[in-house]
Amino acid sequence: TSVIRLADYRPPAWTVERVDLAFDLGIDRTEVAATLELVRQADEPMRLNGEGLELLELSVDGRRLGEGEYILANGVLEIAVDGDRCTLATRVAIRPAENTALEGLYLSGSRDKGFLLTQCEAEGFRHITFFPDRPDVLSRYTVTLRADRARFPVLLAGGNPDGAGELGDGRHWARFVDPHPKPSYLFAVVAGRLERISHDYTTADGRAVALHIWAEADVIDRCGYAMDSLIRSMQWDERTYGRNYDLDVFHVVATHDFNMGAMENKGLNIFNAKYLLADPDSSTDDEYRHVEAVVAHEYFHNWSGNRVTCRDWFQLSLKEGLTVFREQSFSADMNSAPLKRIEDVALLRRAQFPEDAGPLSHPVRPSQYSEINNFYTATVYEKGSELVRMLAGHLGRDGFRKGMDLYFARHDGQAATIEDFLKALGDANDADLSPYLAWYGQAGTPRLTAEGRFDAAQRRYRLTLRQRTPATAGQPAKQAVPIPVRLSLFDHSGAALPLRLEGEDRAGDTERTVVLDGAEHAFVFEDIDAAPVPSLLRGFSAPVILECDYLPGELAILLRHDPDGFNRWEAGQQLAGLAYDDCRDGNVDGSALRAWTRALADLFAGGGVDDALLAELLTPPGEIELVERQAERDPERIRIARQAMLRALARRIGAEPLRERYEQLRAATSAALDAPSQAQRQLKRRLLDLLALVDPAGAAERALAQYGQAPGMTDRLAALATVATYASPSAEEPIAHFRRRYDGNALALDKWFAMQAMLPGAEALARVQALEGDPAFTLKNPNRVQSLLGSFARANPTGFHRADGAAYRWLADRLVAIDALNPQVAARIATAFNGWKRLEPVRREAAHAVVAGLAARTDLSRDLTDILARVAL
Ligand code: B3K
Ligand code: ZN
Repeated sequence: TSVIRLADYRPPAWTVERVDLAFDLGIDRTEVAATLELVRQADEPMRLNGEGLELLELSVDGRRLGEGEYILANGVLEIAVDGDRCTLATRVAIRPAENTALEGLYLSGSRDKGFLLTQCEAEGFRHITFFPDRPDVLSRYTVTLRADRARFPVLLAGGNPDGAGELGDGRHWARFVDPHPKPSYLFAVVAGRLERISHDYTTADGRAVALHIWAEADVIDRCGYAMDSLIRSMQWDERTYGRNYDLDVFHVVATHDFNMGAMENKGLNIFNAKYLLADPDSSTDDEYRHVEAVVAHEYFHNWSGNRVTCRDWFQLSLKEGLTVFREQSFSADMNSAPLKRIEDVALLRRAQFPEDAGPLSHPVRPSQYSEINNFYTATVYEKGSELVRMLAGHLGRDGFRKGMDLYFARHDGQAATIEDFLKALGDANDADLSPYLAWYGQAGTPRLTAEGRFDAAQRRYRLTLRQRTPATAGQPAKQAVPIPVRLSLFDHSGAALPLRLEGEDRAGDTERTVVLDGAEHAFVFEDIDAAPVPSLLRGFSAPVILECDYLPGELAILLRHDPDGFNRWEAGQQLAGLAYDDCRDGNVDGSALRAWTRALADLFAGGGVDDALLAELLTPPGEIELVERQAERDPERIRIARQAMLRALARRIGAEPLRERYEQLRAATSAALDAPSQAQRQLKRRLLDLLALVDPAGAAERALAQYGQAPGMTDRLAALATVATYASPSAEEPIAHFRRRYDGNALALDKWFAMQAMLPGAEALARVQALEGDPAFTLKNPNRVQSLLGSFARANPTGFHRADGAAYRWLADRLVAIDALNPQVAARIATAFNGWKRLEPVRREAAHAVVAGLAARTDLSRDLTDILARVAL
C-alpha cells in the first residue's frame, strides 16, 4: 500500500471556486450532477478523486469528452486542460443501499423506512462525485436535492435554504447555498422521513438562527437535552471566545448507523444517536454528560475546524486537539471542574498512554500514513488537547484569548497548519512557542523524574527534575520537550508553603509553575524549615508519567489535605499504585496498602468530602492502567491483585458503615439530573461494589432491590452489573427482564450487550458468543459491534486475554467478516491487539500466531491491513 508523507505536501495544482451539485436521490441509485469552476494554480494536469462512481457524462467548458480525452485509474480522473480556468461538468451514479462502509452517501435503517445521509470526513466526498478531495481546496457550494416527496419528505444540505418546490410526478426539490468557502469533507446532505424539534436563537452579534434537531419519529422526544446543550454551547463560545454562529439555520441530525461519534459538517451536524439522544429511562448520567460534550464539540468546530480548517490531514490535531480542549473547558464550566479534569486524565491514561507505548504509537502530528481514518486516535484528540492546554497555561487566560482571536482573524477562510497556530498564539503575546513544536512531532509519553533534597542548615529544598522519553515504534531517538510543572510544597501538617525560588527576593503564592525545558534542571526553594512534601504536576499540567520516590505517608498527606480536588485524587491514584504493588507482591500488610486504605477510610468516616469526589477517590486505577506496573502482563493476576486491594479497602471501611451509607443514599434516590443527585448515584454504585467484596449476599440483595426500584437507567444498569459480576446466577432473571423491557430501544440494548461483554473471567467468551445469537445482534451496525465485540476486546482484559488464545482466534474470524462490510469499524476493533507484545509468554505466543496470520492475508481492506501491519511489526 502507498504511504502519504507530510514532507511531500504540495499545494493543489487546481482549486475549485464554486461547486454546483444536483442530486436525484434514490435508495438504490442516486445520480449526482456536478459543475465545478476550477482555477489553475500550477502547470499540471487537473486531477480529481473519485471512487466507486459510475461515470455517465463528462464535459469541459460545455464540450463532452470522449474516451481518449481523460484517464480514469486508481481512483483518480486526470484531464489535460489548456488555459487557467475551466468549467468541468460530470454526471455520476452511486448506490447508497449497497454502501455498508458508511462513508459517502448511504442508507441508515431499513430500505422502506430508513433515510439517506452522507459522511465525508476524511475522504468520503470522492465516493459522491469527482473532486480534488483534500482539505486545502475550499469552495462555495450550491446544492439542489430532488426526490420523491412521499419517500423523502425532508431534504437537507449545509448552508442557507435557497428555495424549494414541486417537480410533478410526486417529486420535489430544495436548494441550499453556503456562503462560506469550505473543504469537501464538510459537505453533507440528509433526506428522508424525519421529525424535528426547533428553537429560535439570536447570536450575540444579532443574527436570528433557526436551530433544528432531526430524528426519526420514535426517538424525536429524546432530543430535548441535546437542544439545551446546543444553546449552552453557542452562548459559551460567544462569551468565552467571542465566536458567533454564521448561517441562518443550524441542523443537527441523529442516526443509529454511524462510524464514529458525530460529524461537524457545515450547518448540518450529523450525530451517532448515542451522542444525541437522552432520556432518564434509557440514558445514564455519564451519557447525559457525553451528549452535552459532543454537541458542544461539533458546534465548536464551526470555528475551530470549519472557518479555519486544516491544510492537510497531518494537521488533524489542529482542529481536533483544539476542539477537544474547547469542549473540555466548556464541560468544566458547566459541571464540576475538578471532576471533569479527573475524567479527562483517567481517559488519557486508559486510552492514550497505552497507545503511545505500543506499536501503533504516533506523534500528535503524524509524519506519514497509509489510511488517514486510522489516525482519529486518542493521541490526535486527547494528547492533542493536552498540548493546547499546556499552551493555554503558558499564556494565561487573557493571553490565550488574545492568541485565539489572532488565530481566527488571521486564518479565517484558510486551511492552516500547527505552525500557523503556534505562531498566531505567540505573535499575540510576544512569545516564542516554537519549542512546543517538539511535542507535536514526537511520539511516546515522557517520563518525568523528580528528586527532592532538603538541606536543614541552609533551609533549602532542592528539586531536581529530569525527563526522558522512551523510544517508540520507528522513532528511536527523542529530544527534550518543554514540561510545565505546576507545583506546591506541603509541610507535614498538610499546610501549603509560600514559594520563593533562589534569586527571588520575595515569596509568592503557594502554587506556581516551573518549566523543565531541557533534560535536567534543579529548582531551589528557600526558607523551608522542614523536609516538605512536593505536590507535582498539579492539575496534570503536562501529559507525562511522573516518577517520584514518594513514601506512602507523604502521598497520604496530600490525599488527606490537598484543598484541590484533582490533586487530591491524583495523590490517591499514585498511592493506590503503590498499594497495588503491595498486593501484587503478596504483601498484605504493606505500608502503602495500609496508608491508602487508612486515609480513605478516614475520609469516608469524616464526611468532609463531597459524594462525587469520594466516589472517584474510592476508585483506584483500572486494570488496563495497572498493566504498566507489571513486567510480565497477566490480566488474570492483575485483576486478582486489584480486587485484593479493593477488598482490603472495603474491610478497612467496614461492611456496616458501607451498608449504612448505601442505605442513606438509597433513601434519597431520585431520577433528578442535578449534580448532587448524580453524585449520589455514583457513590451508591461504588459502595455497592465495595460491599460485594466483603458481604456478597448483602450486596446482591441490595443490588436486586435497586434494579427493581431504579427510577432511571443509571441506577438500573449499575445494579444489573453488580449482580452479574458478583452473583451471576441471580442475574439471569434481571438480565432477561432488561432485554424484554428495552426491546426495540437500540441504545439501551447496546448497554445491555456491553455490560455482559465486560463481565470478567474466562467464561466471557462463551457469553459473548451466545449473545451473537441474539436476534438484535448484527455485524452491520457499528454501535452494536462496538458494544459487544469492542467492549469485550478492549475493556475486558481477563475475558479477551484468555491464556488459551481462544478469544484471539474468535476475534480474528469476526474481524475478517466485519472488514468485508465496514473497514473503519474492523480497523478500530483490531487495535485491541496493540499491546500483545508485552503479554506474558503463553498469551503472547497465542496472540502472535493470530496477528501474524491476519497480517499475512492479502484480501483485507487498506484500513485493517494498515493496523495489522503496524501491530505485527
Ligand atoms: N471530525 C469528526 C471525525 C471524523 C472521523 C472520520 N473517520 C468528528 C469530530 O471529531 O468532531
Ligand atoms: Zn472533532
